[in-house]
Amino acid sequence: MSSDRALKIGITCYPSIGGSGVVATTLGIELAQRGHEVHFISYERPFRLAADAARIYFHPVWINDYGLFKYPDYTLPLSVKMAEVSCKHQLDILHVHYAVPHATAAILACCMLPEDRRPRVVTTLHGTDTTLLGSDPGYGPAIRHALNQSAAVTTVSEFLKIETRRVIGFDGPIEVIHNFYEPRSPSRSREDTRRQLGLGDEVMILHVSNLRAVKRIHLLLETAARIRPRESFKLVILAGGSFAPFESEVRRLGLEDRIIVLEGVPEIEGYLKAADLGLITSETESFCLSILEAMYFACPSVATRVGGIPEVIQDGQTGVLVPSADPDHIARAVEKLIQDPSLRQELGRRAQGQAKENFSADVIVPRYEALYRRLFGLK
Ligand code: GMT
Repeated sequence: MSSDRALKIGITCYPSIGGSGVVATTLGIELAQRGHEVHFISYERPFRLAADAARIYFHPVWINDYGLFKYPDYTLPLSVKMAEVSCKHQLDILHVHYAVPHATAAILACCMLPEDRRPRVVTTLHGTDTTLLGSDPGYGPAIRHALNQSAAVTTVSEFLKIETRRVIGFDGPIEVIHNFYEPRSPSRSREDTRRQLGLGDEVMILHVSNLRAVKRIHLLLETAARIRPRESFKLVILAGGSFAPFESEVRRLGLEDRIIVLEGVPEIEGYLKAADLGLITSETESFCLSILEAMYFACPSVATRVGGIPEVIQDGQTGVLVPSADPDHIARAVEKLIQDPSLRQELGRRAQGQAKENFSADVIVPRYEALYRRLFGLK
């Protein structure tokens, strides 16, 4: 293989709203723009993948509904499809995002293929595949096996690399390749979005997440309830999941007029542009893509100092890290930024600079390309 030949790369990820799917989809789009042939293999077309992109193909995995199974199985049909696509399109690389079940399915797919048709499997760990499932006795040994069999393993932060060693006991090489983000141009102006949200002079605080337990939405709401003066802000929540379980909490805290919830928003860029401040109260995060997304729009975040977040935010420089899960402490940090627009703007300006310098496609995608080529002994 010549060192500059385009590669044929299979990508498997979760196709719905979620950080690992966003990163994997954007990576595929960027790789195709750089001349590689990219084959997405999943149960649904990734939601950010345009139907007409050049050099990008989508291979759906059909999931059966056989009555004899109490629980439908995805891993086996996925592995069969991976083997089929690898063989037919002579894939060089099968890059799987999130270990369960993607890495195990990829290893099984390779076992089904003759040796000269096997793609090199690259596994990227994103977060709870290590921190939650890695410590589950029902998953941990299968994840460790898949990592041992992968040609390369990457994590999205130094934190996650350390956790993968500690939790899964994997001692092979791990390359840290941070997440990246490529903003699409918002279709609406900042003013239009703020008008649509009914915002006046209030500071717009933005929270974007899938609302899972690890995001500590109760702490987010408790924090919002303690921000003074209460008329100084509105908290806009872009929810990648149902907000219904939290509605009674909003009423209990008397936050009905302070919170706007939008579920399943496909284009977040308009809101990122309209926002003044991000707020993340997670229990853990391997990276937290939504902080990076906000940074690109010069919007600094207040976040709990957990997991890999300190690799994304430089405390006091590009955002604010709060070392405790005390809602009063977090609210005080938010109030400071509400009251000081010039500090907010300065943090936002630096955050945007850092995002472009360290976490852009131009910086990160070549690192994946270099990794792929190294697996073939190429520079
Ligand atoms: O691991 C998860 O909970 C899901 C995953 C996802 O698909 O959104 O989130 C993880 O991967 C993101 C992309 O790499 C990271 O930005 C998130 O921090 C990470 N979540 C956790 O570590 C809890």
